[in-house]
Amino acid sequence: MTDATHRYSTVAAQDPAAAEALAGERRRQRETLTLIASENHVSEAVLEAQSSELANKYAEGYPGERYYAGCKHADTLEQLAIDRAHELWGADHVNVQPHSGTQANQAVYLATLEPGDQILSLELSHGGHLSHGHPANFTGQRYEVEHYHVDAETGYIDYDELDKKAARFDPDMVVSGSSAYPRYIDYERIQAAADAADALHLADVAHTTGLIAAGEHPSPVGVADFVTGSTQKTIRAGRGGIIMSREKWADEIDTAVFPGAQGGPLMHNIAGKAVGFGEALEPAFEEYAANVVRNAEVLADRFQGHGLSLVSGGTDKHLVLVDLRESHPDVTGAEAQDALEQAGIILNKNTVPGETRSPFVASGIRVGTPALTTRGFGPEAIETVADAIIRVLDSPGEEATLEAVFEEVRILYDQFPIYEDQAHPVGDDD
Ligand code: DSN
Repeated sequence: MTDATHRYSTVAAQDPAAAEALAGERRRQRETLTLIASENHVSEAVLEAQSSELANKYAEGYPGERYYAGCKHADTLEQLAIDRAHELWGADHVNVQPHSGTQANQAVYLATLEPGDQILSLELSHGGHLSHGHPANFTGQRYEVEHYHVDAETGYIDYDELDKKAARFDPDMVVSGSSAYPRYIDYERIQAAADAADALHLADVAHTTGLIAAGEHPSPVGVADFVTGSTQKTIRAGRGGIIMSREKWADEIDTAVFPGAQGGPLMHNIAGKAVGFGEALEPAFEEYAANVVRNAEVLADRFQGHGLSLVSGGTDKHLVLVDLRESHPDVTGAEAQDALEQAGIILNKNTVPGETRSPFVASGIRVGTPALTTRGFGPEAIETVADAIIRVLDSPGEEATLEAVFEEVRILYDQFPIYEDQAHPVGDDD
């Protein structure tokens, strides 16, 4: 029996075209190495919850106060997700309904800011995020935005610049958090700058939710007014968002999420969050998170040993940001991404501080360890992956190199299957 018929037999019988793509993606994930820092592999239990009959249910409102009938089990699942989130992160108030991290941020802005209000945040090319005020995002169009940066020499956030900008720009909201910043964030320092400017502080921990829950990264909970995150990254609870806040903001946040920014919550994803948060409360999750960081350190050491330049010179968390301009001036991030994909290694091009190329081309690559760590990769296997990446960067246009690297990737993906029923090579189903 092929993997496709095993997993998607009902779809295959009814809709071969859709089944082929579903099976193809399942196989692609198994037969490549995912190093996209924002991706992970959820457990079979989370997948099952996400594909449950909760996909059929409308449940506008909150547990115990829904607008529709028939919400008994939706209530149970949402309350489980909330209670477990309280246990994981210790926030006063939790809302698990945002469809994504960006929707979580949208709800916080909606709850607290008026159009034209001022946001101070980390610039995107210095590690920030679109929803922190980029001109292409609603935040850049609706609010006045000023950015702080990383220091050109050290690659660490320039907190002195942040202090000065907070004093001069008089923001209503200071946003901390990042999508491509490899170092700890000093939330107390940013809170002090926000306090001095009489501004609110939103800490977007999308990438580090799991590391924070496991004590591998400082927590902004209890420091910042609002903490937002996505649930599919290091916390491994399937796609979605979450908002945590001080109790005094509870009603504003809940109203901003629904009916302010969203309609019916995606109850199947909330079921996934409940199950994934439950897994993260198990002792094994702490070990997983520690291994994610250790593997990123191994990657960083190996890269630097081969002369690659890393923004900030290393990492404190789950990702490294390679600036290719010094070591490989003729290889763009886009070329590196494409060549690596041909060799079975999936990561993303990334802009780097001081970027001169377009974001579609970029001068860096972002390399993250959450997904490979879920597959069981340890330091030795990670060193093999680092060496493979370097070989591709050295010869991105050389077919023979890409094929040789893919042979090494094949050994690794067979050694570390994602799901139990993929432990043996699957049939030719795509
Ligand atoms: N797209 C996500 C990332 O890759 O970091 C953030 O939203």
